[in-house]
Amino acid sequence: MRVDEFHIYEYRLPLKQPLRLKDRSVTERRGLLIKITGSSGHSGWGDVAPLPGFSLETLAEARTQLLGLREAIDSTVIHEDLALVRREYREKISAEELHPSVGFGIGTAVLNVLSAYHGVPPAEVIGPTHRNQIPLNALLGGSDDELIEAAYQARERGYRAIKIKVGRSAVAADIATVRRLDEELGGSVPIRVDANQNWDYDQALLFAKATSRCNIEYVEEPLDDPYLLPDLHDESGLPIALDESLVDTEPGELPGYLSAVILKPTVLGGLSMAVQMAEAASALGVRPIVSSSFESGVGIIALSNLAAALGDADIPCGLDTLGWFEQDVLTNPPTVINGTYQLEQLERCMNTIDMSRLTEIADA
Ligand code: OSB
Ligand code: MG
Repeated sequence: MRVDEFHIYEYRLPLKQPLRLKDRSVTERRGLLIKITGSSGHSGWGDVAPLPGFSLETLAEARTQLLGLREAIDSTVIHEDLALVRREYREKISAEELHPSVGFGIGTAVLNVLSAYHGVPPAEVIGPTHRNQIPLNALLGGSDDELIEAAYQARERGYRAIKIKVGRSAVAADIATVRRLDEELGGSVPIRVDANQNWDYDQALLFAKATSRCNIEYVEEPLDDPYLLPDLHDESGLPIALDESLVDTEPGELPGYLSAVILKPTVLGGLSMAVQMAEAASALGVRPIVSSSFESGVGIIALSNLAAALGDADIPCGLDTLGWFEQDVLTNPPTVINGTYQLEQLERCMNTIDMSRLTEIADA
């Protein structure tokens, strides 16, 4: 199969409340959708949405690269043989010269073309076995009282894990929050904590010691200096997950003391990179957690299919971010059912792209 058509569209999606991203805050999510049509007539969509504060490239840079690729990608060959495509995902589709978000978007669009062509879910194009339900962690915030209330609701609604952000106020306050949350829940729901590299060694150590009896599944990026993570783990036994610092890590260099790796294909460079990282992690007994970078529904559906193909059935993913959006590029965005996305529903949602929310980018 060849690529017959390649379209690029812009979107701007209002958020329900401002989203805090490192040093800035955004009120709308901007990105690009691409649509690839193969010579078989089957089409696939991809989402290219660098995340300010986390992606190295800007949206303008991603857009410029895509415009350049529009020429190159025309009449490119897409392998139809699934085994070949799988190998190609690992080697070629997220080529290193591409901006990570562009690699993710193009890989996804091709994945969706093949999924339509073969009449199988995208998850089945990525790997031979997949799960049909993708469990999610609930991403919670607010005052302590609001947090407790939200945690009870999340548990009620079937979420298998709860994630909270720390490191934005004093460590003592974070410790009190986590202890109270754990006590209220009676340890019944694993807590995922994300420090976003906000702590120095002593702060992290204090937190680790004071919460050692809590049901903490892991702490993402506890240290401002990731170089000291192995020492922190040795000294405190704190379960640690890498997120931000994964960008600088080769799959073959993953340390075995980790509890988990947070895989964000938009930041890491695409599906293929995420698959390699997940396989390297699993081989070490480190849990791969497929996670969102606040992509639109198109991106979240691709990530959910990736999670379905990679996952151990019971690993919750960090993909519950569509609730932040006032509007999506899909008229029917995926809904959370009993704390999970359902693969079947995702396929139906994918067919509800709302063209009125997209602006096509014409030739320069
Ligand atoms: O810090 O983990 C983060 C999304 C974008 C950028 C950074 C992060 C996130 C998430 C994803 O928290 C949602 C989740 O992990 O549940
Ligand atoms: Mg994180």
